[in-house]
Amino acid sequence: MSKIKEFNEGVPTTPIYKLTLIGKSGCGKSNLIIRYIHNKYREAYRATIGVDFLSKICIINQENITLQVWDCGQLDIKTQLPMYCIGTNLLVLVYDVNDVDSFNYLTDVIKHLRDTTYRGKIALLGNKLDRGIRKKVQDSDINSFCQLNDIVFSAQVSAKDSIDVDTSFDKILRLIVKKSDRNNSTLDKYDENTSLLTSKQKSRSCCG
Ligand SMILES: Nc1nc2c(ncn2[C@@H]2O[C@H](COP(=O)(O)OP(=O)(O)OP(=O)(O)O)[C@@H](O)[C@H]2O)c(=O)[nH]1
Ligand SMILES: [Mg+2]
Repeated sequence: MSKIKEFNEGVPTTPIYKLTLIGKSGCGKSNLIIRYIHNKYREAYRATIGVDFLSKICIINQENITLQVWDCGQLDIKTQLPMYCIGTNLLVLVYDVNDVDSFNYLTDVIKHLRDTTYRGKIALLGNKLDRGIRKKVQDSDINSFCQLNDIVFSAQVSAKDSIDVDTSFDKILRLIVKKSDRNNSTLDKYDENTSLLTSKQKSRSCCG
């Protein structure tokens, strides 16, 4: 189960981690993050215009963090995407497991980002696994892509059927939330055993 808590004003500042989601139009980026954050699914296609921004307090490694997700719609690879990657802690590249073009598109994306603003960690999520019987992107191509591009995490998921979405994002966050960050945050101003959430806020948590 995902370890997410509702974002509430008034909760003391926690370390902020920025994830940026990039992938071809229609591969399911928005639905993946809607599934992870709200446990919902949007069947009707509504293209993201520009960038959607979502923020939540999460518990990762038993620590509160503020997750910021930048869900990039169709932006120009050369001019716009590099700009939105500035300050990103981890880039999540998304493709549709049934759409080879959506996978190949990521090679262009990585090239331009690596050449410009982004040197950090990259994860890869193949979405729409529920339609996997028609899966077109080959495992061998995925493995080569991961090796070539130093991908730190790769999984195939389904936003629709909620297959491995929570576990994947939790694992991705664990890759960037380091114990040492605690020392640089306002968390160290609080007793380790002091909960930052009121009991009312705790009861709204969708997870343990
Ligand atoms: N079968 C299936 N369809 C999905 C899944 N995820 C998303 N879709 C569908 O694919 C379409 C596009 O989903 P979005 O999440 O809007 O895709 P996006 O990548 O955000 O698209 P842009 O905002 O245009 O970049 C919608 O009709 C979704 O219902 C999935 O896991 N399985
Ligand atoms: Mg979208």
